[in-house]
Formats: sequence, C-alpha cells, structure tokens
Amino acid sequence: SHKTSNEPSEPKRVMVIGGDGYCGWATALHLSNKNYEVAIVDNLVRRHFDHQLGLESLTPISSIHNRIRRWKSLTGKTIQLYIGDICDFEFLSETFKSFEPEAVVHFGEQRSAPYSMIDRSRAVFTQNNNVIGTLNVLFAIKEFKEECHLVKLGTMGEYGTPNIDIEEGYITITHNGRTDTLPYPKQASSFYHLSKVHDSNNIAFTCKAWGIRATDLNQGVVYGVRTDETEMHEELYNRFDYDGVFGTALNRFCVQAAVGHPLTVYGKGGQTRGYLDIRDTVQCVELAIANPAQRGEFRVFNQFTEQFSVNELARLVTKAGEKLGLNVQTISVPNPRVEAEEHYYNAKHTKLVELGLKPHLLSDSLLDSLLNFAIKFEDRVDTKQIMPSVSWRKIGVKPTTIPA
Ligand code: NAD
Ligand code: USQ
Repeated sequence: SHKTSNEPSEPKRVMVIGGDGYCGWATALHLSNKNYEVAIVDNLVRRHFDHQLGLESLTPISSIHNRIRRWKSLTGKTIQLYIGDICDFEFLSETFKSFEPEAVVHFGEQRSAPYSMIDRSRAVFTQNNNVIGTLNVLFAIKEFKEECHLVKLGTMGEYGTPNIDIEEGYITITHNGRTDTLPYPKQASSFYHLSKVHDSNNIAFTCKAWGIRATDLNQGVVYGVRTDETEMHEELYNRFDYDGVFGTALNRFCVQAAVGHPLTVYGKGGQTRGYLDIRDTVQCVELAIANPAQRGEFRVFNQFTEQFSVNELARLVTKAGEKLGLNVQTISVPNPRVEAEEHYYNAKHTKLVELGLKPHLLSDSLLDSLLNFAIKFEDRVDTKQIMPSVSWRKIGVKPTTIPA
C-alpha cells in the first residue's frame, strides 16, 4: 500500500511479555487491531498455577495457539508467538534478536498477592520470577535494542496507604532548608507487591546508569472482561478470575452476586484502592507506547481512574444485583491480610489523562453487563474456590499444595 511521506514508514514493533494473561491478551489484540506489529512472549506459567491450585477462569479460554489462529482468520493480522521464560536469558535474547522490538510491554509476572503469601516457596518464586525477569529485560534492551522503550506494569500497591496524598512516582520534599524531588516512599504489603518495588528500583537505576527509557505504570485493580477485540469471537474470550487467590475485588463480587454467594468484604471494608476498567488498561498502554519516555527517563504514571473502598464496591454490586432480581448479601470475613482497614487515601492520576486517556468510569450499565456475564457462566463457578484461603500471618515454610 502507498504511504504518504509523513506517515511512519513501518508499524511500530511491540513485544507483549505476558500476552497470554488477563491484561496482556486484551492489550496484544488491541495493539494488533491498531496496526502495531505484535509479538507475544509468555511461558504459560499462569495456566500452570491454575492447574496446580485446582482453579479455573470463569470463562473458558482457548489455547494461545488457537487464540492467535482465530485472530488471524478474523482480521488477517498476524501476532507472533514466542513461548518461553524471560528468566531464561538465552531465550529472551533470541526473542529480542529475532523480533527487534521498539517497545516492550512487560506484563509477565506472578501477579497475585495471596499466591505470594501461600508458603515460602511461592514467596521466593514470586520475587525470583518477577525481579530476575525484569532484570533480564533491562539487560536485553541494553545489549540488543538500546532505543527500545520499556513499558512496565507496576502497581498502586507499591505506595501502600500513607496518611498523605500519593503523587505519581516522585515527591518534592524540603528537609532542613534544602529541597529535592525524590522517589515517593514505598510501603508494599505482600511479597508480590514488594517484588514490584524491587523492579521499580532496578529500572530507575538502569535508566540513570545506561540511559534506558522506561515508563512504570502503577496500575490499580482492573475490572471487567470485555474489550472490543475479545468479544469478536468465543475463542478470543479473556480469562476472568474469581477465586480467592487470583480473583480481584470487583470481579469477584460480581461472580459472588451471580451465584448467590455473600460478598466477601475482608475486615472493616474501608480498604480503598484505585480501580480501572480493562478497556482503559489497553488504552493507557497504547498511550504510553505512542508517547515514549526519553532516553534515560524513568517515568511513572498512576494508572487508575477512580477510587473505591471495598464497602462502596459491595454497595454498588448489591444495588446493581437487585435491579436484576438477585438477592445480594454481604458478609464480613476475618481479614486474611495484614493491611489498614480504615485509612486516608487520595492518589493523583493525571498524567495519563494529560496524554489523552478517556476513562470508562464504573457505571450501572457496566455493572449490569458484568453481572449478566457472570450469570451466563454461573454453571462453571466452583463455589469452593470463593472464600479466601491464604493467610498473611500463617505463611510458613511447609509446602502447601491446596491452601487450607
Ligand atoms: P495474569 O496472571 O493474567 O498474566 C500474566 C502473564 O504473564 C501470564 O500469562 C503468565 O503466564 C506470564 N508470565 C509470568 N511469568 C512469566 C515469565 N517468567 N516468563 C514469561 N511469561 C510469564 O496477570 P494480569 O492480571 O494480566 O497482570 C498482568 C500485569 O499487570 C502483572 O504484572 C500485574 O502485576 C499487573 N497488574 C495487574 C492488575 C490486575 O488487576 N489484574 C492490577 C495492577 C497491575
Ligand atoms: N478484598 C476484599 N474482599 C475480596 C477480595 C479483596 O475485601 O474478596 C480487599 C483486599 O483485602 C484488599 C482489596 O480488596 O484490601 C484489593 O484486593 P484485590 O485482591 O482486589 O487486589 P490486590 O491484592 O491488591 O491485587 C490486585 C492484582 C495485582 C495488582 C493490584 C493493584 O492482583 O496484580 O498489583 O490489584 S493494587 O491493589 O492497586 O495494588
């Protein structure tokens, strides 16, 4: 096809690490649809965790091979696939040399806080997998593609719940009459969330030392399941975790409401977090790629659109459920985690909006469609997987197959 002189000569080449997962699959399809050249890198370890723990996505998900074949047959677009572990540097080097990415979006980590708190071996696995994987990506960029922009998924949980406003990555402090802009203090509260803090430190250092360009996306809790691309065909459906280990707050509540299980509010329910629709995850990542960081710049964006407490989410789901004729109850579950249950929370999130993010705010219609989605698959729900089974206080060294 003919190109005019001011169009980019080639589509941008984006490597999506963790592209078989919840955020990664939606993002890979979105970028491919927007004519980016996409390669998925994934070792499918997440599917393996599900088997090990006896869990399953609410939605049936097809193999990564069938997903990619279906995408090609529907759209004519090719997504390249590299199956392997990014902790294996030889494998990662080969993918870099063969695909030559201009941007790497890194979703490929063990992302469940409860999983990281099951036992010693899961805690060690999580920090090893996440910290070493990210270090390898940094070395691969330095060695093979030094202009490549790293877009790294971090978490709002890196900041914890301080009693002051949360800034985007940095805070300006005056101390004993001198002023500096410093990394915002980090107070993570699981071995998983801590792995992200360690990653952020390694990335910040290599931006300074080697001139890496990086964007740390401190994402809040993601909800929803449909995106324009995944709803094109059943074989493109995204995963939907509702269990006590991988399920996250709002998605879990919708499934609980659909099957008549009381909503599981942990402790007092005042825990407040940033939340966003998965349609905004894909939008934010695209914005970060389209507006890359400078060489040597370590940019931090807080990636969420609204704040809610767990109690507020329970109230919203109860109201939306009642409209569908569901009788929704809520129970207070003794909190399996160690976290503040009543606290101040006010986090900035303007940088992605300045780049053009148009948020999909949580609405009655979205809750309605999520609930209907959960009702559609209610026969697949294993209610034994709903109650939390991992305790922050009881974690020990004894290997645990099925959390008790
Ligand atoms: P997910 O578990 O669905 O997907 C992660 C993918 O990475 C899986 O397909 C897994 O197989 C792959 N992976 C893990 N380790 C790997 C390795 N060493 N080599 C290759 N592939 C590997 O998780 P998700 O919910 O899509 O989360 C993606 C990223 O976004 C994570 O970094 C997570 O911390 C972050 N995040 C997620 C949420 C959320 O609510 N889901 C919120 C904030 C941040
Ligand atoms: N919670 C309940 N009831 C439930 C589930 C959770 O009260 O049934 C509470 C938790 O105690 C916590 C809050 O809801 O206070 C959020 O928990 P979550 O499981 O939804 O989210 P979290 O463990 O923080 O982890 C998820 C993703 C992780 C990501 C993080 C973003 O799994 O990858 O980093 O959200 S954030 O929360 O901003 O750190």
